Amino acid sequence: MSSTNPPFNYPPTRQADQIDNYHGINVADPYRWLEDPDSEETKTWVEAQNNVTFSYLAEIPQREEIKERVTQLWNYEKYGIPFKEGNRYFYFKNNGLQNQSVLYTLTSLDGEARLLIDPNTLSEDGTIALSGLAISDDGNRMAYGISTSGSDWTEWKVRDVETGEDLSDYLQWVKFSGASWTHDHQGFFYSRYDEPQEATKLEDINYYQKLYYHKLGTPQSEDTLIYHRPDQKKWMFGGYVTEDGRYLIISVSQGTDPKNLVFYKDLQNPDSPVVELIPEFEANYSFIDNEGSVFWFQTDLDAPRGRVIAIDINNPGREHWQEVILQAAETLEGVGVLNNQFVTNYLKDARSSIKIFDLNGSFVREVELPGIGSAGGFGGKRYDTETFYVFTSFTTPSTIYHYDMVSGESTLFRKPNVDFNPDDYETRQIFYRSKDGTQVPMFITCKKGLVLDGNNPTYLYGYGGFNVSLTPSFSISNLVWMEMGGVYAVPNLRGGGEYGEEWHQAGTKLNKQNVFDDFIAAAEWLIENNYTSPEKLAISGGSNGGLLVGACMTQRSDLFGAALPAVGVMDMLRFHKFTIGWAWCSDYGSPENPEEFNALYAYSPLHNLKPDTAYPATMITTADHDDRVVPAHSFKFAAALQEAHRGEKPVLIRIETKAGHGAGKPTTKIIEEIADKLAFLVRSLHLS
Ligand code: X99
Repeated sequence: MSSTNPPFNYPPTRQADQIDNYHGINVADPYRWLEDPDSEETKTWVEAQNNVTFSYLAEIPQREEIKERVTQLWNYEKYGIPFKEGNRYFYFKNNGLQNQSVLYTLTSLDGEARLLIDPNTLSEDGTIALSGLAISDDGNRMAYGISTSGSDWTEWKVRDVETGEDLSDYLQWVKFSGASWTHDHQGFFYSRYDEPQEATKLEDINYYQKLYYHKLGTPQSEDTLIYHRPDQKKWMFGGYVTEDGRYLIISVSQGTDPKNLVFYKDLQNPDSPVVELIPEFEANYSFIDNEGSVFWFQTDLDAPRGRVIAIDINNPGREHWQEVILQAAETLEGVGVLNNQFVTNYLKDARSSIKIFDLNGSFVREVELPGIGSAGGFGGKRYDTETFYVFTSFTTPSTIYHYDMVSGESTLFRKPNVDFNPDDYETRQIFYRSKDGTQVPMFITCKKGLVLDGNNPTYLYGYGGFNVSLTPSFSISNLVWMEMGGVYAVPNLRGGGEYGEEWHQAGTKLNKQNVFDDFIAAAEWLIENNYTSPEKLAISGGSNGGLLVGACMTQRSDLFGAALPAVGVMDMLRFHKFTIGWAWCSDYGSPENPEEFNALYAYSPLHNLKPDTAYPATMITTADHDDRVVPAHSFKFAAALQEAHRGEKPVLIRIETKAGHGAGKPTTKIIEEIADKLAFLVRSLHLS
């Protein structure tokens, strides 16, 4: 039972006789008991695994030095994008190594900023994070969500912006929700679940979300239930008050499926009904703004790369819908209205392009970006003539620009000062052929003058799912990797959103294997083109990307020297039974459907480890409060991997405490984890 591969003495993991029958096939699940995170046996196992892992890491001589370099580089002022409500500006700032960023407010851009909330004061160790923020449109009140130890559960409070004092309001059991104020500033809409069982709140399935209105000064028990559907356990509600204050827009989604419904309620009349404007799940509709009764939506209806349409709610028949901005060759990622114009964010081969159109959809101009990379922001109100955006690339730390909508001029607002020379590095984008011939783009960043001798340590990172696009961004971790001579490669796998909904769908359900084929083909391309060799190649990914790494290392154990599956979905037969896991059937399909079960069983990392196989050096990472992807996935995969693995290479699991899926993680923990991963790679890939 216990694998004793010298020099590793992995803790023995008890195997139980759990067998389940899926559509006539018996599947063993010997480590089922690890699904209970609170049992003494699991706690003992976690401690024993962490002992092995941290003892191993402690003996890597470069670990401290790497941690020092990461800390040194990390220590620069980081500004968030400023935004405006009423007569006030707001922005987040981190002075360098603060565990959590601090929210400031000011009344004029060159005035003096006043601290509004410092989450670092909420806990000693930085594990309480600000996870939601909604400011009333007069800029005087702020509803804010706080999360503890990385959990998705949030508590909401309200602060008076002028005095900096909290009011009495206190909301619980909020999850997967923002908040949106009514324009009388007396309260806000938000979504919550029924109170869970305290002991199992990090594992229990989340169904039956409800949309509420909270009135300031009243207890949560008196909140008004605006909408719920006892007949639809999967429906989730996003309430949004239009900028004119007139309507409540209710977006109804079923978890991560991009298709949604749109309802609305006229807020001028308290007894108004909820009107079903889009009553079928047929496409994605995201509300942009309205001009009286004309509502603009970004949609992928008959346009997988996105377009903008107008629906007059007084004449909502489909034959009256107007097309405003046509589908383009690029993928539409987001739309806002500023200066009475549409500001659109497109992706062209995973690089940002920002275009401005008038309200009739006529092209006005393109925003000249400072380079090839990712741009975001462009927030603001209908008639604002100024806005801010952030630009980043693999070699450009997030830089904030002020943009004048009238002149079309960008001016630098905040440029971070990171202790490195971007000119020492270069990024190229190549296109490679995947197994079925599909062309897939890949960004490769490394030191200039890198010798293609097939021997460079290479970090291949991917995600490949949920319509999520991987666009260029700066990271201290990657910089330290490249300083050590490493290559950093990011392919834009199918399943992502880079080329629209078709690209997404091509990596889902019965097509999910395409994602793994794309990742494997990226590795093969890097080897064939003499960047690296299997012994020097590490694969990494988190969440759905942890699944990617898990699946690829089981399918091609020969192709990689090291694997870092982080907070991954590893048990594809039981993912739907915990927290929000059911929602991912939109990408994965369901184990309860026989055809989809076959596809899942064929690649599920937990079920595809082969006995007596030499797997890559592996460090699985997860955290005790991950209630997005429960740590049981990683626990069971680690136990099964240690059982199946033969050879000298370590197969470890690192379990972070008082942390979750990633959001809200304090800087101290982020830096330790980066140092541990890089040290693990230095050792496993034999960097000098
Ligand atoms: C989610 O599971 C998102 C969960 N989620 C909602 C929210 O469904 O955070 C939702 C509705 C309304 C507001 C906020 C939320 N996601 C996001 C997937 C990937 C994602 C996830 O976390 F789609 F990008 N996964 C973990 C997928 C597999 C592993």
